[in-house]
This record gives sequence, structure tokens and C-alpha cells, in this order.
Amino acid sequence: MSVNEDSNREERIATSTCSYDCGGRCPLKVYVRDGKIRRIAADDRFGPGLAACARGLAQRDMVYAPDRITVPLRRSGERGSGKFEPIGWEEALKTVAGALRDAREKYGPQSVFLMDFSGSVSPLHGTQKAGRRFFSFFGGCTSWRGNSSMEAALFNSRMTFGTIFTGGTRDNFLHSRLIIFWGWNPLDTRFGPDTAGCLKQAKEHGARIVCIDPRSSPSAEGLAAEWIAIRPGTDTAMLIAMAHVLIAEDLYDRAFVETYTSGFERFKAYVTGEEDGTPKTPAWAEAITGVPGETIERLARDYAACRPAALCTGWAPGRTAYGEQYHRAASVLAAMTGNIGIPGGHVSGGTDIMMQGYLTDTISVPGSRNPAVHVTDVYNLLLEGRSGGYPSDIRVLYIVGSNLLNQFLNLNKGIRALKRPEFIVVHELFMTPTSRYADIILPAAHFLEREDIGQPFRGGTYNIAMEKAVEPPAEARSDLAIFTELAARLGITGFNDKTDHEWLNEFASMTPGMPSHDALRQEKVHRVKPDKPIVAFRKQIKDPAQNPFPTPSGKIEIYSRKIAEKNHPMIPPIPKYIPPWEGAGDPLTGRYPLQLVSPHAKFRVNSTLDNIPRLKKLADDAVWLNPADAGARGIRNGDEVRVYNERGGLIATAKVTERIMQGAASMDAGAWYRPDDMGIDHGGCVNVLTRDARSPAGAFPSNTCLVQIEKVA
Ligand SMILES: Nc1nc2c(c(=O)[nH]1)N[C@H]1C(S)=C(S)[C@@H](COP(=O)(O)OP(=O)(O)OC[C@H]3O[C@@H](n4cnc5c(=O)[nH]c(N)nc54)[C@H](O)[C@@H]3O)O[C@H]1N2
Ligand SMILES: Nc1nc2c(c(=O)[nH]1)N[C@H]1C(S)=C(S)[C@@H](COP(=O)(O)OP(=O)(O)OC[C@H]3O[C@@H](n4cnc5c(=O)[nH]c(N)nc54)[C@H](O)[C@@H]3O)O[C@H]1N2
Ligand SMILES: [Mo]
Repeated sequence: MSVNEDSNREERIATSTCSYDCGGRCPLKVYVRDGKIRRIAADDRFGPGLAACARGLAQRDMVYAPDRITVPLRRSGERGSGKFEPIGWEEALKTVAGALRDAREKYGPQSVFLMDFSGSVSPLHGTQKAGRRFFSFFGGCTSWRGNSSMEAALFNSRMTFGTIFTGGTRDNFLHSRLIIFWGWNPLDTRFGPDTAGCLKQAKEHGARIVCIDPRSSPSAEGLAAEWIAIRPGTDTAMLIAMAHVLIAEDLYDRAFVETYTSGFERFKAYVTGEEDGTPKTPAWAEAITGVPGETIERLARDYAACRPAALCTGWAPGRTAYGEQYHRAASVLAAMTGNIGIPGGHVSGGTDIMMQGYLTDTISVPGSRNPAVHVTDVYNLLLEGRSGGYPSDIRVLYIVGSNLLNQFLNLNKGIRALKRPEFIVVHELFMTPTSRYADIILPAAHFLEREDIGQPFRGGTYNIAMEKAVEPPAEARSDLAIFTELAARLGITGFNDKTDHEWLNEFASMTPGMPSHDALRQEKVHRVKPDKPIVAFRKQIKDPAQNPFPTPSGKIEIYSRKIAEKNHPMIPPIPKYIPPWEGAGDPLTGRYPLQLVSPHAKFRVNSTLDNIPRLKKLADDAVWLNPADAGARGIRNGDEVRVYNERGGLIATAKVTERIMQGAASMDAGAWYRPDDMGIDHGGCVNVLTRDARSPAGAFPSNTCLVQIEKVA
């Protein structure tokens, strides 16, 4: 919707939805008068189940935040000092274009590293869109690869099922008799706005919900009949012991395994101990996981008996050392109980709901081949470049939509790394810990200041028209507009030959099941209502002869041929428990005995929104500690504590609670780094503690982290 003078006088309602990388995607009713957002309300016009949360409703505070960056800034102190001076666009663009041109001339385009991440994920103004297109016209760049969220889950989906579309619509839960939240906390992380509603209904229909998590999460408290506490990073051992129970007690679905899977005998030989002499019994797993053997037995029997049952594997247990084994093992268990391809069953993976739209792309020119480094190696790339075996020496770091320093592992290494490039440019709305390291900051528009389309997290069954509610403040511009200007200054033609509306029309026409952008603008929210729940692999299970799985064997690969071809000792072709580094068995526990996990915060989206006071007041940024661990350290609830290891330290408030198991600690990710003169963080940014290692098949192991905690004297 264009904003013209006349229509400004009266109050009007714009429709939109957050474009953050949040688990929801909820229509917002934005009331606008005199060119200003007056208030934002949840939109109930499009049926139940899409109600917005406190974060969506707080977007007015984000747009009009007093700390919003609204003009271009140039660094005026030492890098990282946070000292900047305002400059005009002309000068800012000239400087950035000049730095890019110089780097390309002297060192080649790959001396520029494009760090575009998840600030916005919409199809046109997503922060991984315009930048990619720009650099493909520029002649390339170095970029990143992998996935900080769910690389372990994607690896499993691809290897086991041959596709990343493994989930189903949420109404499936209404058929489930048992629902297992395995490291899944959907009341906070949402995974689609209708998830909580469907789960509540399923529970009312009699489904039993069990939660397996080192802490009793809000979802465990709110929905589960039972919380099973497990040591972080040991989930694979418990899943494999459950398989042992099913095999020993002959409870698994032989017909399913024979018809649809391949390699079960190899897995069975490992589980029973025939392969290596160690039967993976519940007692074996009890010693590793801390979960009583009887509990493992009982859950295994229930999972086999209560069909259909949904084993919902959150991505967090996969964000650990060898996290890929956890997702692989969970898929095998789903197959052993015949819970694949049936309503009420479930296989989690990369994309929970199958609508190809998530993968449609028009603007970013996919397919351009840039050298890329893994998301756990970004700091190593900046520090070591070619000498460390990376594809190039980085001269210019170009950041769009990422709070890199805060959100990537091993922040103190990050600080050293961000001193290296000759030039750093950041597109941002705020002076984040990362923006402080920029040489030039370009003020980015908020999603309510541009037109786009809202699509649910990881696919889904509706689309939302994101109307432009207001003009950007002062001099802020969309990332696309910024790159369009830069392209012009670099003599690039054809970069942006369309209006936003034309781009969106093109996108809509390429996306199956989607109305035209004009139609969507009329309809505001377009819901596709399948007459029955979408269930991944329904066809493959109903008629396997006609519908093989897209794997080398045409079956669910318990033994993966593709993995076997890798011939990597730490990526076995059948899922196995591999003791993690920085786990309970690591000798490092002598100094750092507590396993720290960092869940996603209810009132932030990663680190986005941490600076919004209305939401910060609601946040729980304390470090959770079991009373036994607290007692042994003389720590009481509310005490100020130091959390540290050899990589860094932070000061936080202790929350002493039975809701976290002994030996583990938990602190929400995403609070902004706020160091003192000694480099100790007072903001509560967990990534001063995490290690920037990569799991063999690519998992981003943010939940594998040993720490010590002590009371601040
Ligand atoms: N409100 C909100 N929603 C979000 C986001 C946000 O920042 N805020 N971020 C979105 C994004 S980008 C993503 S990738 C997803 C993330 O989605 P998830 O990865 O599923 O979410 P997390 O909150 O990290 O973790 C879920 C639960 O797993 C537990 N957990 C941690 N480690 C382990 C372990 O080793 N074993 C077991 N069994 N449990 C463990 C945590 O205690 C937590 O309760 O959420 C999305 N949704
Ligand atoms: N310890 C620990 N670390 C983690 C995780 C964890 O569970 N534990 N989770 C990981 C996961 S799953 C993820 S996805 C990453 C997320 O890591 P990031 O993608 O870096 O996420 P954010 O911290 O939200 O940073 C996004 C930034 O984009 C800005 N932004 C928002 N909209 C726009 C826009 O339209 N244009 C521009 N230019 N900027 C915009 C926001 O202000 C914000 O500063 O973090 C990872 N880090
Ligand atoms: Mo994520």
C-alpha cells in the first residue's frame, strides 16, 4: 500500500507480520494515522490459531525506538569503541562503493566476505536476498555455508529420507495418542503460530505429552504430563537404548521395518552389542544420560504401544557435538514404531510443513558459485584466511541482518577477528555489539516500512500480505534500496529493474499454490486449507511400490549408503552414540563441571528485540542452576554469579530451581554483550562461553559447553 497524504489523515489499518527468523508468523493489525503507527493489535479476522505474541505487538516500540539508527554513521574512534559520527548518504555510499571497488581491484571479489544472516527472512526484503544478488553482479564474494539452526536435522532428513520435507500440518497432533517433546519447547519457539493451539487441543483429546530436556521448559510446565531430565548432548544414547528395549522385548513393527527401511540388521547388531560387545541397554544409557533405566524402558514401551505417536525432535539437541546422530537415531525409532507417513505420527526434520514456497527464490540469484566457509569457521576465516586453508584473505566484511559477534560461537575470538578486515560495513537498525565494530553503518528500514510477503517458518499453509505501513524514519532505507544505490555507483546495470510490487508478483507467480500479489493484497491473508492433514511420506507408506523414497535404496535408510561413501570415522552410516567433547565424560569437567545450554528466548528473536525495554522487562536472563549445584557453591536464588570457562566469562543473576537437572545450567541466548574494562560480559551473552567447533556432519554445537559458576564475592 502506498502512503499518500490524503489517506494519512484518517486512521487506516495496514496488515503485516514480523519478518524475523521467529518460529511464528502471525498477522498484525497496524493502526496508522498521520503517517505514524498508533498501535498494533493481533489480527483475528483470518480464523483462529494465528494470534500474535508480545513481540509482534511490540513492533511500534521497535520502529520508534529512541536508539534506532536513522542516518548513516562513520566510525570516529577506535574500532569497537562505539564512537561514530553521522554522515550523509552520498558520502557513505561513496565510501562503501570505494572500499568494494578497491578490494576487488587489488585482491579480487572474493576478498569480500558477505555475512548476511537471519535478521529478516521474507522473500523480497529478507536479509539474504538483495546482498546475494548484488554480489553476484559484483563478480562474486566469499560467503558462508551450513546452518546454525538445524544442520544436524537437515543432514538426517537428506540421508535418511532423501528429502528435507519431512513434517506435517499441526492438525496431525489431534490424531496422536502420545506426543514426545524431545528438546522441543514450542510454547516459546512456536514453530508456526497454530502449534500451541493444536497441542492444547490434542491434550484435551487425551494425548499424553512427555518432555525430554535438561530443564523443565515452559512447554514441559504448560503441556507435559511428565518431564524427563536428560544430560545435554546425550540424547542419542537414550534413543538407542529405547531401540534396545523394542528389540529385546520384540515390540517393534517388523512389517514396517521390512517393507520400508534398509539397513536395520546393521543397526540391530550395534544396538544389541553383537557389533562391538556393548549391548546398548537402558542401564548403559542411564550411566550416560542420567535418565533412570526404568524410565527409558517405560517410554520405549509407550512409544511402541500408543500408536500413532509423534516424536517431535527439537533442533537444540542437534546443536551439540555429534548432534546429527540424535536426529538420525530419532528417525530410526519413528520407523521402528511405524510412526512415519500416518496421521498423528511425526518425523521432524528441516522443514516441518511441506510447501515449496519457502524455497522459491527470485531476487537473490541462487546458483551463483561463491567459495563458502562453514558457519562455525567465520572467525577462523577472518583471522587466518588462506594461511589457515580458507578460500581467501578477507579485506572487506559486509554484514547484513546479523548480530554476528553476539550470535556466533566464541565471542572473544570474534573480537579478535573483527579487528582484522580493513573495512567493515553493517546494515542495521541498532547499535548492536556487532555494529560497534563497523567502519560504516547504513540505517536499514524496518519491515513495517516496506512491502513484502510473510511466509510461515520453514514452510506452511498460508501467506500474509506485508503492507508498507509507514515511511522509514529520517534516512533509513531498505537493504534492497541500499544495494540498488551501490550497484549504480559501481556501474552495475540490471541489478534492480523492478518495483517491489513487480518483484513480489514475480515471486508469487513462481510459487505453487500462491495467489498473485495483487490478489494477496486484496485478501491480506491467504490460507490454503487442505481437506486432511498434510503428512509427509503418506504416499510412500500407502503404496511403496509406486512411491520409493528418494534415497539410493528407495527406502528409509537406517544404514545410509551416502554416509558410508563419506567414509568418515565420526559420521557412521548407522546412527551411533559418540561421546561428545565438553560432555559429562570430558576430563575438562574437573575445572568446568557444568554443562551449559542456551535455549532461544521467548521475548526475543535470537538477539533481535533485546534492546526493547517493554520486552526486556519480561525476559528471563538469569542462569538456571539446580539447588544441589547452587548449594555446593554457596549460591542462593538471586545472587550475582560469574559463569566462566577458558574462553570467557559473564556476570548473571542465579535462578536456583529444581526445573534444571543437577550438572546442567541454562541461560537464554541472545542477550546483548556488554563488556567491562576487563572483558567480562555484564549483558548475559552466552557466546562468550561457547566453543566454535564444528560437529563432523556440520551441526553448530551451541549446546555443548562446559562452564564453572561461582558466587561473585
Ligand atoms: N521466541 C522465539 N522463538 C524462536 C526463536 C527465538 O529466538 N525466540 N528462534 C527461532 C530460531 S532461529 C530457531 S533455529 C528455533 C530453535 O528451536 P529449538 O532449537 O527447538 O529451540 P531451543 O530453544 O534452542 O531449544 C529447545 C529446548 O531444547 C532444550 N535443550 C537444549 N539442549 C538440549 C539437549 O542437549 N538435549 C535435550 N533433550 N534438550 C536440549 C532447551 O532446554 C529447550 O527447552 O526457534 C525459532 N523460534
Ligand atoms: N549460544 C547460542 N548461540 C546461537 C544460538 C543458540 O541457540 N545458542 N542459535 C543460533 C541460531 S539458530 C541462529 S538462527 C543465529 C541467529 O543469528 P543472527 O542472524 O545474527 O540473529 P540476530 O541476533 O537476531 O541478528 C539479526 C540482526 O538483524 C537486524 N535486522 C532485523 N531486520 C533487519 C533488516 O531488515 N535489515 C537489516 N539490515 N538488519 C535487520 C537485527 O536488528 C539484528 O541485529 O544465532 C545462533 N546463535
Ligand atoms: Mo535459527
